[in-house]
Amino acid sequence: MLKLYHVPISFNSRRVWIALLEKKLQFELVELKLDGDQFQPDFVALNPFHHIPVLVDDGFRVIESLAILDYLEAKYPTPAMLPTEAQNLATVRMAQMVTINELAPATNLLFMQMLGVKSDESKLEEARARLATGLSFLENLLGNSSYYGGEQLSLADIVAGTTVSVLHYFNVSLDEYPILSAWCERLVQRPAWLETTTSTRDVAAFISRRKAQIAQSK
Ligand SMILES: N[C@@H](CCC(=O)N[C@@H](CS)C(=O)NCC(=O)O)C(=O)O
Repeated sequence: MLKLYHVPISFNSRRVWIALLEKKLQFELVELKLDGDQFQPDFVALNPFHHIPVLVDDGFRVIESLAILDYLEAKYPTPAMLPTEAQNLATVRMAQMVTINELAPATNLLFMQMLGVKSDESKLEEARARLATGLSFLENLLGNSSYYGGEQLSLADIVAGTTVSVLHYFNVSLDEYPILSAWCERLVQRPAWLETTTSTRDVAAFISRRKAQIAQSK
């Protein structure tokens, strides 16, 4: 039986959770609280870097969300979520890597600011500009396709979609990106996405808990 160690609000683990549901696999969820569970010896034995997500499949452990997605695709290839044609595969990988390497760091900075961690205005400007470049790139990359890399949901839609669909929490609007906006609307209506959405109320509770922890540690 597949077992996913996760935190529902984390987009790093939500992308794996959604892939498991989209592939209609049977799995067990183990929810961690990131204020200490990740340092418990049993968990550190699974992931010495103490990060979620971790997937365990019949005793085989996989860390790193993108490695987990590739593992799931190779082991459970139906429905296929990774095209094999060269340009489509490159499109999928570009959307994944731009999300991870460009959007996510910029989003993290805006998140820290939201929690009250001071950052230079120039760094914030840089983060906003990086997000704008990333979103325009993703808008053009999707173009006339329904999904990244073709007409079927791909791993890139899951990776990019779980990040792009929460940008409104950071006051980043998709109004200037009509293609991304429509794509995102379609994704969030899918059963797997609805099932894994954190409610606005839980997001607010999470933010105020993190704010309190940060204020306490000052
Ligand atoms: N590159 C990793 C990043 C995982 C990651 O940063 N997870 C965070 C939560 S979003 C975490 O577990 N933080 C707790 C810690 O590092 O102690 C992946 O894609 O799986």
